[in-house]
Amino acid sequence: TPQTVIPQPKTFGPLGNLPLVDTKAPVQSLMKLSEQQGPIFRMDLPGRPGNLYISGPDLVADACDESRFEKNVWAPLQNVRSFSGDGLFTSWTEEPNWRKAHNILMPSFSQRAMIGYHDMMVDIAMQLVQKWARLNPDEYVDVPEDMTRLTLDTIGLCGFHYRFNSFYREANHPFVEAMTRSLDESMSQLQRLGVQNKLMLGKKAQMQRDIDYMFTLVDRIVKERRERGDRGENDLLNNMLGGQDPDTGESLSDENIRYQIITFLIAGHETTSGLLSFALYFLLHHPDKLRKAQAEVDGILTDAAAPTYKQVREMKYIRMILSESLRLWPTAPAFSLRAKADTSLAGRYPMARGEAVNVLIPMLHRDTDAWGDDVEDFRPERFEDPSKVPTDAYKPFGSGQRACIGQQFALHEATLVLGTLLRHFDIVDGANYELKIKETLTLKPDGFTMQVRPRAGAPMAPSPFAPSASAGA
Ligand code: HEM
Ligand code: LEH
Repeated sequence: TPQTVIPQPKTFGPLGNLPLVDTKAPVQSLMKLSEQQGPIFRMDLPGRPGNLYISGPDLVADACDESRFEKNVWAPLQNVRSFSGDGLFTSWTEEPNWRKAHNILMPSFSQRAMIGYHDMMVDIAMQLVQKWARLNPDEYVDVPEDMTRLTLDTIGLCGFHYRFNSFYREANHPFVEAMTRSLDESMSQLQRLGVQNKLMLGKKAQMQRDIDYMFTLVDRIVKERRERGDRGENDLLNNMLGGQDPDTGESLSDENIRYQIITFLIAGHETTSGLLSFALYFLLHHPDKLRKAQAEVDGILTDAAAPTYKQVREMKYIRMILSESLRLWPTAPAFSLRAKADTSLAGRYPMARGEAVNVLIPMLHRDTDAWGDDVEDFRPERFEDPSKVPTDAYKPFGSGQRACIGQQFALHEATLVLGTLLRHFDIVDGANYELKIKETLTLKPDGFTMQVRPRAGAPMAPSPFAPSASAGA
């Protein structure tokens, strides 16, 4: 069989390729390296030799063959495991709790299940609309901050009937502070040497305090629900507490429920808020697409009532905008797969059992053979005809049985919110914002602010205290 050498950029002695990586922006560094090195390249990092990054559709398609490859809980996820344990996102497929939780929780994330979450999503979306409607014309919206308030409050309410009430706070909820610091520290550890990590006792102690805080809050939510019993809430927590694995008849342990809740709080708020922020950024820079989107929502949301489930499903162009935003800036930018047995990748690269490849999704999504020469252009119309989407070159939600369980949740929420915002507001690039991407575990536009103007003729959601038109006076 033909073999091909795998390129590797220049090395720096014992540091290997580490100096080529911007510590604050590792994914963007890897994207630049991928432009120079091609669809597969090797990175040696201190204590972690031989990392392979791939972004060619043929290589990614082959690595997504589940008969030969499986999800790899790679270094970035290993570090997160200190607070998400064997929760769905950070467990190995062979750990018993992965399949158990997968079986129990799949129905709660089906498209049909979104009908049950819809009104709670609307509750939070309306808090954002009300906040923006009350701004003075000269004030700015910090987009990622408000989107984080929104997505955290949404998963809190739909997941656990817990209200973070982020729109009533200037600073982050302490849970968000603890979680953000822990995620930051998990990512920073990747780029320190082993000895450095051992010496940073302050960081280690802070992380332990943050983990203790997160566990305490989550355990309190579970305890309160157990004590007062199920009142028929249609939320994730009831499904976790009551659900049984059809394979084994077992239910989830308290420890595992704690890990799942933390997993959903991280997953539910980081990625979807980034998606909404990027989508607004792109619309600000593409007035023609913005007009098309507003024409769509004006045709669907024709009365003052909050959007219905069915109306959200009708917002096809809004969905296309979200798909195209996730193509250019997939907010969960990488996942990793390892060989289940000795094999060869795409018939060209020998892989030993256990050897891994990391998929660099933003570069996969910029493959010109798959997408055409205009890959850098924001063009939602690429997603008009689903049969023309090159699925091997589009993996924002991962692949196979370990793909994102929250995909329908994220897209229903994001479509509802983007559609509702565009119905009520015009958006203005008052600050001349230049895109700068902040990396945590996920990607977000850093410091993105804009202005909003209530649209003439928009049927503003009534304030609960305003006399309604029908009440008569
Ligand atoms: C897994 C992306 C929203 C929960 C994944 C994976 C990706 C991803 C790429 C696969 C990771 C891997 O292979 O290592 C996204 C994006 C989102 C999003 C781009 C939003 C735009 C959500 C939401 C939730 C969620 C809202 C929960 C409410 C999960 C879970 C897994 C997962 C639990 C692990 C599933 C398993 O392995 O069984 N997500 N996600 N995600 N996601 Fe998401
Ligand atoms: O590639 C990355 N780091 C490098 C290190 C660097 C020095 C080269 C590496 O090899 O470790 C950083 C990549 C981080 C990507 C993690 C993406 C996972 C995002 C998912 C988050 C939330 N979520 C969970 C479920 N649904 C959404």
